[in-house]
Amino acid sequence: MTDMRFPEGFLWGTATAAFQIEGGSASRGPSIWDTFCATPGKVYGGHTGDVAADHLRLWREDVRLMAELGLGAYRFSVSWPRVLAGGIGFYDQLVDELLSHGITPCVTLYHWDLPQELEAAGGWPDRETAYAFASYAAQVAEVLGDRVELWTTLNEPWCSAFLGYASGVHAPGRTSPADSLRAAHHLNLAHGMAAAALPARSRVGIALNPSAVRPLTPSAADADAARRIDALANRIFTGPLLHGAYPPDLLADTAAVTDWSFVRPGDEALIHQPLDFLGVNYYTPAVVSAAPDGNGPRADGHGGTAHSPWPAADTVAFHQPPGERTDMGWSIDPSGLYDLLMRFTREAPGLPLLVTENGAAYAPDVHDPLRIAYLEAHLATIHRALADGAPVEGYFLWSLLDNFEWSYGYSKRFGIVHVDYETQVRTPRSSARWYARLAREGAF
Ligand code: IFM
Repeated sequence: MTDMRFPEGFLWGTATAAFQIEGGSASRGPSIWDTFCATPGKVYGGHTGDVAADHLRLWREDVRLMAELGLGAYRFSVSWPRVLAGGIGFYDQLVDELLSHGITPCVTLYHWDLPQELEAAGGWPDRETAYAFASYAAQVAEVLGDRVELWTTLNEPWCSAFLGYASGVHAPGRTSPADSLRAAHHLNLAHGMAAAALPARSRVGIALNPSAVRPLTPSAADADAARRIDALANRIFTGPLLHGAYPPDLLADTAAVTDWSFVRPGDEALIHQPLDFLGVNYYTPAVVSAAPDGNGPRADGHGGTAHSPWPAADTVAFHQPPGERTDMGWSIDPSGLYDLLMRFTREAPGLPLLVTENGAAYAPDVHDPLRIAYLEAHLATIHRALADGAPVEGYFLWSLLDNFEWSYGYSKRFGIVHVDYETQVRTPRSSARWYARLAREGAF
């Protein structure tokens, strides 16, 4: 045991998402991910979310497992298509079950599974989707709001906007830079409207996947490449969320793609709702340089594609840092998490922070020392950020269970609990035992 002691009351949880674990696709309408999975060549092995980790059937067992591991919190997402199909009762029961085991629920309203009918009507590039999301949020709050205190509106809106509508490696697989920027704005708007619709007793946040962007060299050109990616990855969200305005350099950089006329008067103020915490999802940093020929490599960790997820940034190249990587090919560098936590501590003084996702994919083995090493390194960095004044209140490990890893299907395993997809038997890995001990003792 070292002196890595975390504050009293620090939340120790895990995170999952509906489409990635639930299965039960017959009892809800289709989402954009069902359609994407059914499109040949989009998802590894033609895998689907039809059964996933069968959590819709095995949820009581999964909650019992969390309780046995002594985990104090659980972040899960509500499936919008399931709610539209009248299935909100599932989440109602899940919340009761969690509370009966003393586990704090943290509800994510949107983790990428847009109802297909809303995509058919225009999807996130269409303003109407934000209004639809606000009424869905109010509907969920009406049922769960008396017991759920912690809410994240959206999970990683960068992925929804740019992987979904620019590079097309995520559902719905569109490849329009202009639409991706419209989508980003309407996701921001959806956050603001939903936050305003949640009960006053709620603690409301958003889970971003901010990028720890680093210039490859100290040159002015590389610094400018980093600034450009910082605008597209981070400030496009934190600008309106934390400061009530889009950053002028973002608008200038993307002027050839869009005139931003879809931002209506009052929108930025609406997005700028009081936040009770900021959720930070972190896996790996990004290293960038200028690519003056406009044709830089795109080793940005977001899937190979002919289309870039970065609108108007084809003069930026992404580089794979040296050193160890996880099974996703993502380089392991916890200092990016430290930098982000300290950045938000400076940028939004007093705003509590939650690490809403962090974890690693490794081989299926139940003995997983590499995952433990990854977790230890990242938790040590959080400990350092706490010591340096970052108001971090909790940690949600991604993920409780092996699950559907989007375009990688079931080929990547992030769980601290192994899932045998043939039998649906759950087996806690060594990392689950390690994490259970940390949750129990508050130190490692
Ligand atoms: O599995 C995803 C999750 O859905 C969103 N954040 C990153 C995880 C690992 O890629």
